[in-house]
Amino acid sequence: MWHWAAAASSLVIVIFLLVSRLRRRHPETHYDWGNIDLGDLSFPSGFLWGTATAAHQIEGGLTNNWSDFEEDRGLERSGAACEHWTLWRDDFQLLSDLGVGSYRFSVEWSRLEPEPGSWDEGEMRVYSDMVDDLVSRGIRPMVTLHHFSHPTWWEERGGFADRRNLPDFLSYCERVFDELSDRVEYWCTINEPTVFSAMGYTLGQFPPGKRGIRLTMRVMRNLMRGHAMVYRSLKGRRPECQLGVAKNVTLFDPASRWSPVDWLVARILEWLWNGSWRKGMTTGRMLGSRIPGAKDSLDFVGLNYYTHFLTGLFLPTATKELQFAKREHEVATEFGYPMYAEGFRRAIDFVSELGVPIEITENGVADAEDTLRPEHIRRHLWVVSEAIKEGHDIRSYHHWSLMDNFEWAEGYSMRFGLHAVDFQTQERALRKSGCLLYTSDAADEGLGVDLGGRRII
Ligand code: GCO
Repeated sequence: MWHWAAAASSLVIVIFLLVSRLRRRHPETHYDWGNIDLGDLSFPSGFLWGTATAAHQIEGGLTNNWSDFEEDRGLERSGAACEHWTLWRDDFQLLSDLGVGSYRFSVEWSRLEPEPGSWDEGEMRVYSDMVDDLVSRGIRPMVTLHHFSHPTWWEERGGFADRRNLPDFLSYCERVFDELSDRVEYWCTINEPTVFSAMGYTLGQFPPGKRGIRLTMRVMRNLMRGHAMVYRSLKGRRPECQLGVAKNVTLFDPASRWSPVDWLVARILEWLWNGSWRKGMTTGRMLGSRIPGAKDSLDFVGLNYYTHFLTGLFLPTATKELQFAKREHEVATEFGYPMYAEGFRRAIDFVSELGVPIEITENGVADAEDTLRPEHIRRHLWVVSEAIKEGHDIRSYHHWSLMDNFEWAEGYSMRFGLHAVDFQTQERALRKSGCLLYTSDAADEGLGVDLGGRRII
């Protein structure tokens, strides 16, 4: 009997030592924000301020994998969205009014190739006109080639779940690149590959609404294969162009920092969501497979940062069941997950290991009443400024988003815009905290910090 007691005691000691080691190696930083001067900001000359959007979320009138899924699942329809496809010139004036120097947007494959091999030159010309307009305004265009949406015919072939479909994706990317790369230098091949695969193939909340870990891992590998193919081809076509991936880095922290189970779930999700992707980019091997061309296939890394998830034994099987938890002192955003600006620095440190420049391609908060956004922007910009001071090569910050838009499975309930949108009238109204870069009026609101002639929140 006593030997069982001895064995149990030994096991407890081993687990305690393991958890103690994890606690030391993976600290969950929290700052005393009340004692930080958020006005103590500095950014290098040439640092670019911008905003980001995505075609399916703003253009309107699209028929693709997402519009099909919205109908199949009875979700709120994206429908007219922000009618950006007709209002884009007015929207680009909003960019100029904000004084941004960079604008990240995606092109919509289903517009350009509604049927296999059938290319719509008229729609392509509109994107070309958009690029010309941005350049004429002195705004750097950054184009995302795949931001969650693609043609119905490609989805019906299996999309990224079948590697035999990757040549379709490659030829689409090459066609767009050949049309725009004389004026567009910066490209994101794929937006948030982990979100796309986890939401579409594990949680089933994005198209095609599947649920399977092995299937998810296959999609993750194919997304990296697709990126690598596109990177190698486009780099060969115009070597001076800069290509990257807009990588969502969500952090996973154990709900209880003494629970071995919570730690186990946190480390597994951290590996699946972040570690396996970075390993693929640095070694060319991901989730047990060799990914040809993936090693060193980034000229920059796009970082999309929002929050951390607190993990426990319960593995969420659907967003609706995903109960966003927070630390007692943390403030929840309207999306449900907490504002956790400290995690931004952890995410920056993580992608810095790739050894390439960082472009912040998304950061923002769902906040219809604009009550949390000023503090959210101040804290996150302070974190970026501190990271730059400590040597991180961060080139830009793109706030998500220019205006309220279609928030995927959440429809229009989440308001991320620097501009509020009345979807009945399509009126855009600059939110008080939306004066990310401004020259005058927001100063009257007591917001903002003067950065040598340019004022930011
Ligand atoms: C994503 C996408 C954006 C979202 C934004 C707010 O992360 O899902 O890149 O399309 O709208 O992040 O959730």
